[in-house]
Amino acid sequence: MPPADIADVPAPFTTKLTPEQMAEYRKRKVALISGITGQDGSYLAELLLSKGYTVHGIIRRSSSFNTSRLNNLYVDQHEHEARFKLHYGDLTDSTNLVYIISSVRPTEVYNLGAQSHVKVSFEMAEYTGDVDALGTLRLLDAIRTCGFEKVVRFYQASTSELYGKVVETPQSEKTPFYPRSPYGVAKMYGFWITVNYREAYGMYACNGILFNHESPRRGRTFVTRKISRAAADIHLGKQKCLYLGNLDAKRDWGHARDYVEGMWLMLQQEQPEDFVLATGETHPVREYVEKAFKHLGYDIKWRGSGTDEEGYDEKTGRVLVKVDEQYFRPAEVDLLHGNPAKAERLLGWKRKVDFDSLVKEMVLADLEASKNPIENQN
Ligand code: NDP
Ligand code: GDR
Repeated sequence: MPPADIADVPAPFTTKLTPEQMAEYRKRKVALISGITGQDGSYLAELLLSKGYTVHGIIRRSSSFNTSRLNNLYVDQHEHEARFKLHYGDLTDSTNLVYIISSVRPTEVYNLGAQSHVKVSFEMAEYTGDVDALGTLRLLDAIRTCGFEKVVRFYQASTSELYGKVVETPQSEKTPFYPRSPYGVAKMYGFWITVNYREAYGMYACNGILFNHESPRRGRTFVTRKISRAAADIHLGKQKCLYLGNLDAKRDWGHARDYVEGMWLMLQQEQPEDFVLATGETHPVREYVEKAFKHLGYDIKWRGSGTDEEGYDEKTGRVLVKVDEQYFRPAEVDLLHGNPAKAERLLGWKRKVDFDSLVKEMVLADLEASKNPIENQN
């Protein structure tokens, strides 16, 4: 026999499943979530457990506690049959991802792990590219390396930051991308490598192009949570003033719990497709500020302009909000306003929580959290 062309020799780890093995594999409901310790990861884990899935999550080794959002899901595996399991790992470590995929044998993989802060991405551009762009490739390739590309369904956490500079509004699946940050550019790679693996290898792989979504579990350095926590702390006398950057940026803000439902729906369709999830409304940062303080009895009015602008309480005259230019970004995304028509039509998805209810829930939750900071470390 002549030696086979080297290009025809399968990769060492690749084991092709037979059709019978594929059918058996797909009968299970096993999810793997990267970024499970984040806002979305925690809501998604809850949703999938409630639907009967076994849920595995990838967590990063940290010297401090990073699983506070998952506290309510943890069960002692010595006492219960655990359907929830955490694995140490990192999107920068291919070997580790292959090991996790091969041992978990997931039916659905949700890639939510990311350096997700847009402003930080300007300071850590290379790292953001490594995790958010190449990390997506590593996870897709880990699935292929294990020979599971025909049996695993893959969700990629894409973002409205892909739209960046305004080309048209409202933004839909057809709107051209124009990212405005290292984060947006890295996520653009993640978007296209997901499309590419779908087309090249027949993988069931989807992009959810999600507009901003928030909750009491939102990280504290994102603007909505920064505002809700500061409003609570100011009300309780723990903080004097809130310092913010661009007050005029507009965002399409929904509730994270609604959005993780959309992620799951995307993986339950006949064919893999990409979907926008959004509310279809847009609001400026300053409106979020006004509404948040209003819930605690303050009436914010504005005076001055640019970096001298400040927000004061009309009743007392006390200045509660100031602009600090350190929070401005080298390039800003001025306006995000999504069109969720495709998801509403094909997935039957619709956001349930409106803007006013979202602001109220976050402020009231932070008022409680600020009163009991030890129990509420999110
Ligand atoms: P968070 O910042 O709350 O969570 C990010 C998660 O990624 C955390 O679990 C974090 O772990 C993990 N992570 C960070 N770096 C790595 C790494 N190198 N390897 C493995 N895991 C890592 O984000 P959200 O929950 O808000 O968002 C989830 C995903 O959706 C992200 O990819 C984000 O970019 C994207 N997205 C979010 C939107 C939003 O409005 N929330 C909108 C559109 C997209 P740790 O806890 O250890 O830091
Ligand atoms: P964003 O969220 O950049 O849209 O990315 P963020 O809440 O950080 O900013 C929203 C807007 O508020 C303006 N802003 C400030 N932002 C922060 N963080 N801190 C401030 O003090 C401040 N003052 C004004 C910002 O300039 C911006 O215009 C989020 C992340 O979750 C991404 O991972 C996700 O992809 C997108 O949403 C969709």
